[in-house]
Amino acid sequence: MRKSILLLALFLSSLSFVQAQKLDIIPKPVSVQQSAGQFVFPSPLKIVVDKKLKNSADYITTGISKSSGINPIVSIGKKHGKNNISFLVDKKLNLPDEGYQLEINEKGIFVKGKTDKGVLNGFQTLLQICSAKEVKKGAVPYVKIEDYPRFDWRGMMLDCSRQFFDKQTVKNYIDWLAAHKMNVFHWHLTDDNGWRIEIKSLPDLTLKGAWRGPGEVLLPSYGSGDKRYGGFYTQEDIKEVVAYAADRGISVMPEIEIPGHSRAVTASYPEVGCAITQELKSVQGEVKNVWCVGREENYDLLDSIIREVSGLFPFEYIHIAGDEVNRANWEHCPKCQALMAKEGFTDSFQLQNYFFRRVQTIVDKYHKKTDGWNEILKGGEINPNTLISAWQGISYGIESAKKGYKTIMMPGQFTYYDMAQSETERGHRWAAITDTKRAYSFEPIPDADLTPEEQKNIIGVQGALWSEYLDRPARIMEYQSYPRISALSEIGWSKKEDKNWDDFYGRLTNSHLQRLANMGIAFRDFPPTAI
Ligand code: TNX
Repeated sequence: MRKSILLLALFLSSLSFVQAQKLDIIPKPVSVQQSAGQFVFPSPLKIVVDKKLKNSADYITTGISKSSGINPIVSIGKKHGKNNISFLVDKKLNLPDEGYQLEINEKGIFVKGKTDKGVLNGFQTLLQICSAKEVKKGAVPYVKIEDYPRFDWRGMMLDCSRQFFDKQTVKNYIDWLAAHKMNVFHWHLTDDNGWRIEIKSLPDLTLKGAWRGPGEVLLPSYGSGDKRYGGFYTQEDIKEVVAYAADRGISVMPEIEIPGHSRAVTASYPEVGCAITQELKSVQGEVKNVWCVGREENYDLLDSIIREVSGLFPFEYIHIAGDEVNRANWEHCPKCQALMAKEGFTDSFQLQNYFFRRVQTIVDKYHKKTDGWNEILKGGEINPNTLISAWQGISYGIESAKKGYKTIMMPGQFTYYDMAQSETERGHRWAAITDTKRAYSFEPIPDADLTPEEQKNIIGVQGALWSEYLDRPARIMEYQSYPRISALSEIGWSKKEDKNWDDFYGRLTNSHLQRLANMGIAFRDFPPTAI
């Protein structure tokens, strides 16, 4: 009897030895139970992919092949065969929509999700297990994981106007987000310094507005020097990127900057701006960069733009910006003043609100909802279904949630990765110096006096990478993004009580930085090498 107890104890301790194998998953899953044993990838390796995920089958197969070293045989179906890896949707799973179960045992690898996005999240975890430092290639330890996100919206914005990133670079960026279980790519497609999306009914937006430098309508800026600089995405490019992202579980939200940040528009179609003689500058020092709110034809132009954009992006939201508008343009413009008098407005915020309400009618007409920067809360009511991207600070997000709007928390002080990462590094400084530790410290639902109902309005988190300072080889874009986005992914996904910097840092440095390197990302290392 004693002997058998001893044996049992020995056996159990061997189990706990197995449990010590670190999987280093980022973002940290809700629950992980490891047990003794490992699944050795057989050859031939068979994988089964649910019909609902058939568009993602290539993506899944490539990932499995890279991480196991074996080229799998794929079949589309519902049944897990012997020694298979199966990726199946199971609507009956008792988990949130994006949740998944991942089980590795002697019968194979089972990835189940309530939805296709859930399955893809489980797939990412599997890839991370394969690439954990302590896991040898060709075999994976037995484990049972149950996991789901804290927030529905886990986004990242990339500014493709100040610098133009080509289609392949954007696709890579999307791949890296998918690897972190992020689910929204906010595509900043227009700004003062370049209009990047083809609008067929307004060809000059890209014929002229996508280029800057000698002989072009836009002045050289942000590192374009005395060369012609620019580029844009054709509508075919956009469709390709949207489909690419969808196969990876990512929705793409377009942003069309209005009514400010619009120098590329007024340079292409000067009549869109206010007819004024003064040189009024925006925060970034741009002139003539505001749409005239009093020019009725402008709403027809906006209708054309929003119609074409709606047709290209299946996502429910279009971002219509609204940040940093120099309203002094409207104060000097006869048409805007006439509108103001006609409507009985007493300040220019009301004009701004008038503009957004008109635009929202157009967005409604194309069956979309609007997202906007937090400034659009000023000057009057907007549609109750408007989503607010709160960028100026946590208090702006709280205000928005309190007013009842669905809100994305993206305070520049924590989630703007164009900010420098230390005193000596390159980047903006206006919001903060934000290294990975500070980025990780961000809590999207602060202990403010928000009721549980109000807290529910904070539907997610997002990071932003503005590109004024990314005027060097692509690697600076990567250097600014990672590993801060790895930190963001955990803020958006993992439970608040599971957040712990030392633990995250351990997983990051033990395995995850190597994963980033394997993806080809020129991330910022610890300690950093400043560029
Ligand atoms: C503010 S955030 C901006 C951008 C700049 C950024 C630089 C926001 C809605 N507007 O136009 O690129 O700061 O950090």
